[in-house]
Parts: sequence; C-alpha cells; structure tokens
Amino acid sequence: MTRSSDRRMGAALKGLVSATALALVSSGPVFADAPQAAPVDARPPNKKDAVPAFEGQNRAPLAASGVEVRSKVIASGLQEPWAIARLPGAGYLVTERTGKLLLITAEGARTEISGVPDVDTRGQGGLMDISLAPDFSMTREIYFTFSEPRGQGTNGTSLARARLSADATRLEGLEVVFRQLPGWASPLHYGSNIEWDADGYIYLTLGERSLPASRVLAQDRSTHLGKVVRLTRSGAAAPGNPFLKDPTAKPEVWSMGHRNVQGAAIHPSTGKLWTIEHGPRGGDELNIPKAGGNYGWPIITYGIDYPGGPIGEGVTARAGLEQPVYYWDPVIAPGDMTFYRGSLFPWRDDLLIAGLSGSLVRLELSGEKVVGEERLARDIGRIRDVLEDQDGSLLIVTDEKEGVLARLTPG
Ligand SMILES: [Ca+2]
Ligand SMILES: [Ca+2]
Repeated sequence: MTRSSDRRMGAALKGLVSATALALVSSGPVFADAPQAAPVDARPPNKKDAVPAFEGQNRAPLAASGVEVRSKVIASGLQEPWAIARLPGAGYLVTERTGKLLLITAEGARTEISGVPDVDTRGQGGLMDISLAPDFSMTREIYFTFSEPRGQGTNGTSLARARLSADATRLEGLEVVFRQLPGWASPLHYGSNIEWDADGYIYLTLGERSLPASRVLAQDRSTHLGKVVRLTRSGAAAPGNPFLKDPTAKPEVWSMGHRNVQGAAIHPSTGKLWTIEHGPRGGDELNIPKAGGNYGWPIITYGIDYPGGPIGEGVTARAGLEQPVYYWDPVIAPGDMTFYRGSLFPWRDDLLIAGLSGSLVRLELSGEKVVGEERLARDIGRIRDVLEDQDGSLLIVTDEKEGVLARLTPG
C-alpha cells in the first residue's frame, strides 16, 4: 500500500463497514466452546466466507488489562520514523524513512549520523530497520536495511553493516552484505525486519514487492521475494538453512509464501522466530516460520484484494501450506513487535505489536496460541515500531510526516 492509498482505503473501508452493518451480516463460524467474551474488534470481516482453520485463530476475546497508558514525547517533528534501536548509555538510534539516521538522547537532543547510503524513498521505500550487532560493545557494528536503487528504475531491500564512530556521529566501513534478488521496479512491500537468533545469525524479512508479476514469486524459492532469509553476519546463507542442497532454491531462504513482513521477534523462552505480516484487505497474519515452511501467499489468504474481489481462488487453506497462528480481518496494519519482558506494565511475556492503523496491540498467549487481545494507545497515531527500554517502559515511533519518538508508561 502506498500511504495515500492507505488513506483512500480507510475511507472505502468505512463505507464498507456501514453498508455491512446495515445488512447485519454475522462474522465467522460459531464454535460450540467459543469464548464467551466479546472480541476486541467486532466490525464485520472483509472476507465474509472465511472460516478459521482452528478455534482461536482470529477474534480473540477482549483482554482488558485496566492499564491506562501515558505517552510522553521525547522528540517530535521526525520525518516518517521507521525503527528504533537502543544505544546503551547514549540514547536511541532512530531511522527516518526519508533517509536519515538520528541519535536521540533520552532528553530529546538529536544528532544526525552521517554516512548513510542513498535510499529510494518512493512509495514505502527508504531507510528502514536498524539493529545493533550482539557484540556491539566490542565491535560497534550496526546493521540496517534500506531500499537500494538498483538501476533502470528498479530497487530492492538490502542489508548493510557499518561501525558507528566512537563519537557516534558517523558510519565507518559501510558494507552492503546482502541484496534481495531480483530487484524490481516497484515502490511497495520491502518487508525489512532484522532479528538475531541465539547463534548470532540474522533473520531478515523480505516483501514480495506487491505487483502482480512479483507477488507470485513469493512461491518461487529461486528468488528472495516474499521470503524470510537466514544469514551469517557477513550476509551468506546461514548453516542449517533448509534449502542449502536444493539447486533450484536460493540458499538464504528460511521460509516462503510471505506477503509483506515488517515485524518479527524472537520468543524469549523458545528462541523461535515469530513474524507478523500485512495482509491485503483483511488477512494480517502472525506466524512462527519454521525451516522450509510455506506460508501460502498468494495462494491462501484471509484477506481480499483491494478492489474487493478474491485473491487467486479465494481460498484460506490448502494442503502443504502453513496456517497463521492468528489473523486479523479487519486489519491492524502491523509494523514491528516485541515480547514484553519487563515488570513496569503487568504484561510479562505478552506480545506487543505496533499498529499503523493507530494502536498498540497486545496479545495474551498460551504457548503458541493467542487467547486475548487488547488495543492500547489509540490516540497517538500510526505506530510503526515498539521497543522495550531497560526500565520496562516502552518506546514507540509514529510513521507520520511529523512523527514522534515517545515513551509509554503506566498512567
Ligand atoms: Ca523486530
Ligand atoms: Ca499466510
């Protein structure tokens, strides 16, 4: 989605919701032992014929935690901030989609860090995720993603690393370590989450570039489109990847059949990768991608196409294709997410998701099932990233032309 189509779609959705409300269409199947509590979002789904694959796969009951969330702006006037990383003892690194990397102190003083490469800022592209290497305190290495111009109007998501200078004012030794292939002439669906596993390998999430001809390549493992890849820190295929011996596959591929995965987190107990991806109209998905798993896009989805028709054959399940752990319709438009580990909020081990549709989404989990959902911080804007600070407070950025870095605490 482009940002303007995002807004147009919002208006279209409002019309759809009121029309459907008049028709009193009930939503989803009724399970005999379905939870009695009302779901957090009672609006009708866009995909009216969708049947969840198992109980609790969508519309979890509202889990009201009774916590009032207070937000305090640390820095305002940011240009479409995308991601936050904590820089121990110094503040926060914040990327702006428009191409700047900033160091912002807890008091809000900001410095621009020089040495960021050129980024293609058309549509959804630009400077995106940022992450410190696990050994940053020794190496000062940071990793970041950006939409890299690839010539003749094409571009693609690339992963770069650099050392942050001792005075934190510039990037040194910049090196692009991985390029999503093929490049595409599209301004959309870059994916772009960097996540480190316990062995020091990198999971990088990559979008399918949205256009009809690129979308189908999410099912083609000889490309990096619509994939999660797993890399060494030099950008090579990581040992243990599922397709290392398959000559028809890119060796970096970990899982496939994804649409636009902008968020991911490592589960604190199991060490497994969890991802969250944008669906079309309906069909945002939470997945736990396993090695070699095919997550179905664009063959199966719980969403519909933006103009209103089905995606492909309009089916939500097929043998050999993995089901999401949970899905949303209507969507939350997920940015990044984190498992909460602190004690300032009473949400330990809950999953907190940045919602571009204007809320912080909290999921209560039982193992790998979602058992409750809450929408918080609904007055802040399009939340793009959420990060837990050392004291258990939360840091968020809002993806707006005049976005903010803000701290959330219990009221
Ligand atoms: Ca993440
Ligand atoms: Ca899927």
